[in-house]
Amino acid sequence: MGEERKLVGACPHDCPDTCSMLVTVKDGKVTSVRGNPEQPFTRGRLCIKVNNYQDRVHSEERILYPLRRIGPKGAGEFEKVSWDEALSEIGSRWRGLVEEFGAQSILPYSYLGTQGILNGLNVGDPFFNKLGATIGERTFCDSGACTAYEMTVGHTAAVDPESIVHSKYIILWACNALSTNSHLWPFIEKARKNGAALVVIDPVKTKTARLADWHISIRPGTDAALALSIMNVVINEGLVDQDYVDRYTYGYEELKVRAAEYDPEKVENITGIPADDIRTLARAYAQSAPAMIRIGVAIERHAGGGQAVRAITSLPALVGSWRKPGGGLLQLPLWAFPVNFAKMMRPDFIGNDVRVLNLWKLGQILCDDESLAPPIKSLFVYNSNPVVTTPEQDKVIKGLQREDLFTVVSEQFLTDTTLYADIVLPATTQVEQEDIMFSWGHFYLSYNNQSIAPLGDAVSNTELFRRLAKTMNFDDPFFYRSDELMIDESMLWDEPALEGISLDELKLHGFARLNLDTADRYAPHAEGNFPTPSGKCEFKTSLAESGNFVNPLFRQGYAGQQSGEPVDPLPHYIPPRESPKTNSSLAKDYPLNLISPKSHAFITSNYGNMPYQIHHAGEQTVLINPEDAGARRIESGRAICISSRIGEFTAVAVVTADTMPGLVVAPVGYWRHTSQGNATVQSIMSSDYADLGAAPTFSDVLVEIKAV
Ligand SMILES: Nc1nc2c(c(=O)[nH]1)N[C@H]1C(S)=C(S)[C@@H](COP(=O)(O)OP(=O)(O)OC[C@H]3O[C@@H](n4cnc5c(=O)[nH]c(N)nc54)[C@H](O)[C@@H]3O)O[C@H]1N2
Ligand SMILES: Nc1nc2c(c(=O)[nH]1)N[C@H]1C(S)=C(S)[C@@H](COP(=O)(O)OP(=O)(O)OC[C@H]3O[C@@H](n4cnc5c(=O)[nH]c(N)nc54)[C@H](O)[C@@H]3O)O[C@H]1N2
Ligand code: SF4
Ligand SMILES: [Mo]
Repeated sequence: MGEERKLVGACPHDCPDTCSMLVTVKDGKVTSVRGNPEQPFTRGRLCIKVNNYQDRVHSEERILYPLRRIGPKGAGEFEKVSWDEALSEIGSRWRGLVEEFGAQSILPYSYLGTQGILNGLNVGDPFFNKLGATIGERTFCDSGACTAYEMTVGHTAAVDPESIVHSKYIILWACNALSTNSHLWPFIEKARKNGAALVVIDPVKTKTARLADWHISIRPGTDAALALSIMNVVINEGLVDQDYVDRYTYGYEELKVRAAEYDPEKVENITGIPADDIRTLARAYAQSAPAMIRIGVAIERHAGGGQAVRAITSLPALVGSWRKPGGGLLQLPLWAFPVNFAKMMRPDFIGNDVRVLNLWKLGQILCDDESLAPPIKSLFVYNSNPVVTTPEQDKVIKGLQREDLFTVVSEQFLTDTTLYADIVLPATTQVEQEDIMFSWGHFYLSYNNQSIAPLGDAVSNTELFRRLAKTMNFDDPFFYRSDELMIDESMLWDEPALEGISLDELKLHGFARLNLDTADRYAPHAEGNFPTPSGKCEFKTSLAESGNFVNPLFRQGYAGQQSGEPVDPLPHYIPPRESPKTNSSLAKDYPLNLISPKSHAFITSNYGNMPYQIHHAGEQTVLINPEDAGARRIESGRAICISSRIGEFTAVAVVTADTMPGLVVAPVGYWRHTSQGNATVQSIMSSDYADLGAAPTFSDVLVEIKAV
């Protein structure tokens, strides 16, 4: 028997917490994964998704060898092949397509299966940029919000999440922190011990809402009206921090006029929140300094989600809460990490006239869009599971069934997407690969050791793209850099934020705090200093002309061709596109609103196939209020069909007053081929964008429900 070893790692998932973990290895196998108690933010605890990661790593369902399809698309019938065979088939198919249709007939599809700087978001960008493939625009997450920040405070504005302990008033606005950012919770609790009040603004009585001092239940998609009404009260009652506004903001006079349109009585009618509650909230927020708003990604998934973020982001400057640690707005502190993104993406490899296609439209791209010249003839999926995370599921499936489409998927498991692949390539898990990680929920840079050798013939994404480069005969040595060299080049080590951090130390401890002021002192916007054109918080944005800005990070580094009409330069309320109040004709057939948040036990669709997590999550469920259930004779446990103008799926009803009358809650993450009716919530979703940043509208959907 070999000796037991403990190595330090980091959780790979697309989660703000990026936990530091300790991996125990014996005889080449991972025997346990635990939180690293030394990391000050994640403090030795892993969540329900990851605390049995060894079972994911050593699952019998892992794909460990390249596979070639032998049955019909979708049937999941494959034969084992060697890497050489798989690569030579990919090479010859792609060379043929490039010759016949041009390289733009190839479309990469990827996101954040892992968040590692090496193996994550940008790992394939240099390859596809060089190949000249179509650019896949990945506005999957926070693109609408990033656009709104860009227009208001600059997207790199940040506060230290740990500084929330100094807050006196904390608003979790569309954020189910106990499920989606659970390591922030102890910091919130500490602030509460010191007298802070916790308010949760959410249409659902979530785990998090239940533990708050005040849960404000709001109609979905109406948050902009609430934020503007808070401004209305703050301005009318003389609670503005006039000194801060005079020095560090732009457009206050115009904002005043705009906010005057949103008196609490009118907004009660929009949001369902009593006018007096809006007044109480506005007063407490303005008078309990420092106040912190932690905004969830969920807010952007509505027709007017971008402007809602604009309105909310304007609040801290109005009351001067950026002045002190513990105040301001907590979004993605990811930009504090000096990642060498240009080196990771190589936008300089992008040729002239390369088109950009938004990946939310995958179904249409593969099925309907006859204007595409050339059409998409090959799809390469890695770090993503589009069948269950992209809208218009039926259309996506129909597209994936096209006999003339050559689909390659790099995966750890036979996901719903992988079932349609012509070639499947086996991918390593985090313990089988080395990586360096930023975080979007704290200021610690993390390092992940490779703890065990890759299982079977699985390869890391970095190795995958080295092999593809060789297959396509790329001669630039850039494509053949070792992981070690890539880690060296992944960060801008000379930036002040990395001063004093050595790679050797980082490798030893697994984490290092960025060289920024400590949480009790970090207040970068105490005196404005916003990364906007005016250097101020722009209530009235000077970027209105550029409309729907999409961060080049989400487009393989491509910064040109920004789409979109100019937008109203002042924050405003755009009603939901689909709600009984705003779309009565659609509501005749589909009278219920649906929102689709995250699952507690899955991380988007990861773990939707793992017994321990399924045991916790149960079958695909939807929450429905007793009033709506009663009217349809539906009881808890009953199978129900949820239909929209786009499609339908089956789920088990959970009848509960946690959701308000008229609102159905359908979490994302369940797998299609293991769900009743062979469909998930994605089948009822349209691919319509929200107002900013080509964000999705997963929570702006009208549905009807009936028992099956
Ligand atoms: N357990 C778990 N954790 C995760 C993930 C996961 O899948 N599972 N995913 C990770 C990823 S990729 C992301 S982007 C983040 C997302 O993190 P969050 O944004 O916190 O996630 P959601 O669960 O989508 O939404 C949070 C809350 O917003 C509420 N909500 C929906 N619509 C509205 C609205 O119009 N107004 C208001 N005020 N509230 C609304 C929902 O009811 C929900 O409780 O979580 C990350 N962490
Ligand atoms: N209805 C609804 N839809 C949503 C959302 C919602 O809230 N509601 N949220 C949206 C959001 S916020 C997000 S971020 C997206 C997420 O969309 P996706 O990124 O497509 O979702 P994941 O389920 O995380 O899929 C990642 C896949 O990558 C694989 N993977 C993990 N590690 C590796 C690796 O190292 N190499 C390779 N090759 N593969 C790996 C995993 O096995 C997994 O199948 O979904 C969006 N879709
Ligand atoms: S998913 Fe998030 S909370 Fe869970 S272990 Fe990973 S980083 Fe930590
Ligand atoms: Mo996300």
